[in-house]
Amino acid sequence: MKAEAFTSCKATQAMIEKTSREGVTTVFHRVREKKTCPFGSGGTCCRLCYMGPCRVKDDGQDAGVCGATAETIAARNFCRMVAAGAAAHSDHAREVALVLLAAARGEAPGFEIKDEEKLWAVAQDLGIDPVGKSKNQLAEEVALKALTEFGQQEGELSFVRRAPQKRQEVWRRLGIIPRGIDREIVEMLHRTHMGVDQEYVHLMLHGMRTALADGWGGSMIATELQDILFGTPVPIRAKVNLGVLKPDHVNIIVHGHEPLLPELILLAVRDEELLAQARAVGAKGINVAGICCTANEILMRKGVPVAGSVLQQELAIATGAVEAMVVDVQCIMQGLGQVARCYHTELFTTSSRARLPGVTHLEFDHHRGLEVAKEIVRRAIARFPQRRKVEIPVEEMDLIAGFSHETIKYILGGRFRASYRPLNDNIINGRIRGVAAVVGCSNPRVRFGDLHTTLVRELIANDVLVLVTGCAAINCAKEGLLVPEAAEMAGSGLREVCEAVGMPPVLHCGSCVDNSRLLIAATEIVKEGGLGEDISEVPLCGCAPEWMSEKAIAIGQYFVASGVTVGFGVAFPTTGSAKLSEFVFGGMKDYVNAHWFYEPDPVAMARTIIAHIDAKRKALGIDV
Ligand code: NFS
Ligand code: SF4
Repeated sequence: MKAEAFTSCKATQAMIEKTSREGVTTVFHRVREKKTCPFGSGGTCCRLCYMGPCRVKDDGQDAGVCGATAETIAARNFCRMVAAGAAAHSDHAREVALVLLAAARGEAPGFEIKDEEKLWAVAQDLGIDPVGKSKNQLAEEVALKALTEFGQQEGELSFVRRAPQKRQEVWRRLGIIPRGIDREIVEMLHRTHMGVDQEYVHLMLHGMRTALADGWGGSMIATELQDILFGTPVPIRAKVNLGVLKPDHVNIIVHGHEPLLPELILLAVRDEELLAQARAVGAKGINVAGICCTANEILMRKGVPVAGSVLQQELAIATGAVEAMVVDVQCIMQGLGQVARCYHTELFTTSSRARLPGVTHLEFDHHRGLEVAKEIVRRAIARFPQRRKVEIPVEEMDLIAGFSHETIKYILGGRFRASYRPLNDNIINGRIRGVAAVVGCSNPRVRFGDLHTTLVRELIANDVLVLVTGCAAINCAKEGLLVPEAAEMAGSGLREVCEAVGMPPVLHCGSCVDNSRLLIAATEIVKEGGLGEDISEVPLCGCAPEWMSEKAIAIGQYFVASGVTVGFGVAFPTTGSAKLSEFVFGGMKDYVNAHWFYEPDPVAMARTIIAHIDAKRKALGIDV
């Protein structure tokens, strides 16, 4: 098997080859065996009832047994993806809110309120008066209010009021302001049940409302409450790629999405008694590294090294140097269990919501989280002497992360007059042509990581400031795009700005729930003035060239509904219906002033993004 065909990442290639040699099956081996189905891929396979399943041709004649047409089926499927993605982000947020509540009440040892400034700001945005309240009293009120946002039946989600006025009016006119997070998701599932909502535009409008309940609801709550608990990120240096695993240390990988248990594991590995135990088995120390968005969370706040992105999870174990891998929810491949059994790694599922067959389950309960963390570390140490077949790739790269929207304000505006003014001015004077968000997953059906880096190199060379999150951020980091020196690859205008403040041309803004930070950053740009009155007027574009998850669709949909045009690569789940595709790729503009586009080629995607940015500049009269 030719590992180079999958990616140019040398560490990944080496581990694909190692697993092939050792007869271990990974995502890269399985993807070759699985052909995609054109009906499923284009969105026109319906299995919502058992008069079917029905695979429907888009010829104006064909329909499912119930009479459902291609566009109805594709819209229902698309909207269900939005609902599932929104549910994932929001259920993560719910867990964080429950931990914040317990921490405020002193019932979650190891957790405390770290960022009081953020606590005050969030309290005010939730309509709570912080004055005269103790830290814990206020945190309790914030947690309780956040929890009501899930079950609320009427009215509007609180954070919607953070959006630019003009955008709120767009949503109100369309009747798509989310009432309650759970309500919109449940209604989306109801509407897409057999025989309910069968008008595709009507479905897609509720799809937008559900997505907004994620972006300005669930995801935003997750980000904000995590900042309160663990601190708002500031720029921090760290390392990335499989080379961060240490040959002479006990290696523990934290993988998944919730930073709750990982934060406690970071506490536990500083425990003197456990360190002594590690030394007693011949290790020099204990090394913690992350995968996926858990990695991004603890990287942003603690500078913990990142072992890799989603497609490297099995490969990390295949190094033979990982004593324990701890997973919680989302993007965890079932294949991990099989790979772990081929090495000495103990794999732990830790969320009450997720188990893998044949895998140790040690449940994270925030009332006794620190004990669970210590137990995991202890068991990892016990595995250290069982290592065999160790081969750690040498590749590792420096990066800077930690660009919360607050940080962007400071770094560009200066500590004494933190504001978005300098960023806006640099966009207006043309040094920065515009801003692109490059986010989302990796997908073994395309060259892993290469689409992200090809696209990003093209964008910065054309003076587009790039904001990255999720696995896209990890992949760009691995190629050295997240260090100040990368400014050398930027166009002269962007380079000048980056060099003046010492920042990279590609800013790591966090995990996938942290895409909510980008909504706030876009809003701050609008509020600063000079670049229009709505997010849709700013020279801004979003994309996920290697996407795969339903969460990515939810994110894309909330960006579009918020006025940001978004491009996806790989394949697009509406292409089986011409009508629905016309709507998402064009018609949506009439509703929200933004739309989706599909472009599998990264260079062509960069051109589309730049053209989009230029059109926005022209409309603002800042065409230079
Ligand atoms: Ni986002 Fe982050 Fe990665 Fe995709 Fe999965 S880890 S939540 S879904 S694969 S970017
Ligand atoms: Fe077929 Fe209609 Fe049932 Fe879908 S809902 S499976 S199109 S009969």
